[in-house]
Amino acid sequence: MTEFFPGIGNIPFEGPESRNPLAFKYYRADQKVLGKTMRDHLRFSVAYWHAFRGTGGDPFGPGTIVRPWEKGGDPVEMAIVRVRAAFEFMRKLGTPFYCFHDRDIAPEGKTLAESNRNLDAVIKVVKEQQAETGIKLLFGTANLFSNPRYMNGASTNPDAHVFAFAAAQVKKMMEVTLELGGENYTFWGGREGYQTLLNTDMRRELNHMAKFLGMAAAYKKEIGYAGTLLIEPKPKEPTKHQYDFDAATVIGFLRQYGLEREFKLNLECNHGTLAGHTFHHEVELASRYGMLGSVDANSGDTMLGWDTDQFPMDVKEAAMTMRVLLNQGGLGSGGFNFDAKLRRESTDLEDLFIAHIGGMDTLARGLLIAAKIREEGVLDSMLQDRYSSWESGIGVEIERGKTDFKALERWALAEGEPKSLSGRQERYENLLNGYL
Ligand code: XUL
Ligand code: CO
Repeated sequence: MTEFFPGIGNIPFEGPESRNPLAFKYYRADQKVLGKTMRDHLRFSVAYWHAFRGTGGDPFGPGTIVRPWEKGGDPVEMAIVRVRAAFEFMRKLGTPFYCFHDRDIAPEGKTLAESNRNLDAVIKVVKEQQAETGIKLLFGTANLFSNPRYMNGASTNPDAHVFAFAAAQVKKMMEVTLELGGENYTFWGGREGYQTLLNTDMRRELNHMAKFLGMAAAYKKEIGYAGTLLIEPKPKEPTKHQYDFDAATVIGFLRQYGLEREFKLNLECNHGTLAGHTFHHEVELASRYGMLGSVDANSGDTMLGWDTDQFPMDVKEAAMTMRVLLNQGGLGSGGFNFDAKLRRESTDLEDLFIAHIGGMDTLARGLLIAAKIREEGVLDSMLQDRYSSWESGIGVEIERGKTDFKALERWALAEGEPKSLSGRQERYENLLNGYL
């Protein structure tokens, strides 16, 4: 059997003092945190498209990252070799999950039928590899954005022919996800958006997108797929305006079309920041509305206005995300998928391990901090205290809908001016910094 990563064994846990780049400093899969192993809290996943199809190419130049197994030849055979490399990587890294798009795991053929055959041939090997390693599919998804046929969108394309083609592609990929036991199926709105409103019937396109998603939800039931359907918001790129702008927009859209019970959200950090939010805002909002399903873990660059898809390295942000996660009692069938790519200049084979180790350690560290914050309860009791006026008297009456404007006017006239309530932001920030 070919070894694709010779010289690299299973990544060990060596603790925070270790300076070994190929060891975990914080992520210890079996360590229990608040009664659950880190493995089960974090449910880490490798994104096939970045880890095994990313070459470091950018608009100014071709790829810089050359993998020794990428020898060309028959594209289906090459795809199968790549699958073996990917499973060796994930086994050594110790990630329990991975995700892929139909077109990054198997080559697109000249016709839809040929593409489906290619996918079936590769999936046969994927299935064997899953059984051999125990590594599972976090989510399957269809690439409805690379092929030029999708240049004006997929379900929001002005041409109904393209809509039908996209539906056929998703149908197949949902079947593949079911066959592989994929725990979720994700819709990222690739080119579902517009470049100019001058050529766009926005309401009609949104109606079409809802039709498409409704058909997917119906097909899920028809084939008995029990996984979660996820929508991944993003505000811009590749189109100027993406319809799935952010968590709030997608929740509003789903409710508008009566689809809110069929989907949850897969939130990506860099997409949230492109929308002008912190990632904490995005996960908090979705979680509070019961819509947080999964996370595409990465980060952007505060100095750059595009989707840089860097590995998550910010411990403070990880702690805030993990706090939301603990508050909602875990991600259910979701996980933390590293939708993150190596920098174009990171060309060593071991960089792929080191990047994922860094991301896993950052999130594990965030988890440990969030657990400590939760156990000590200081932050939670400060928060509870801030809203204490809602626990009795007039607050309870308002929340229970037992009062009205006239009664509140009487109350305000009798009680006079409210006392100043300090926001204590610096105190909260100091407290958080104390845990880092
Ligand atoms: C694009 C993006 C996608 C989705 C899956 O920005 O995040 O890779 O995660 O299609
Ligand atoms: Co993503």
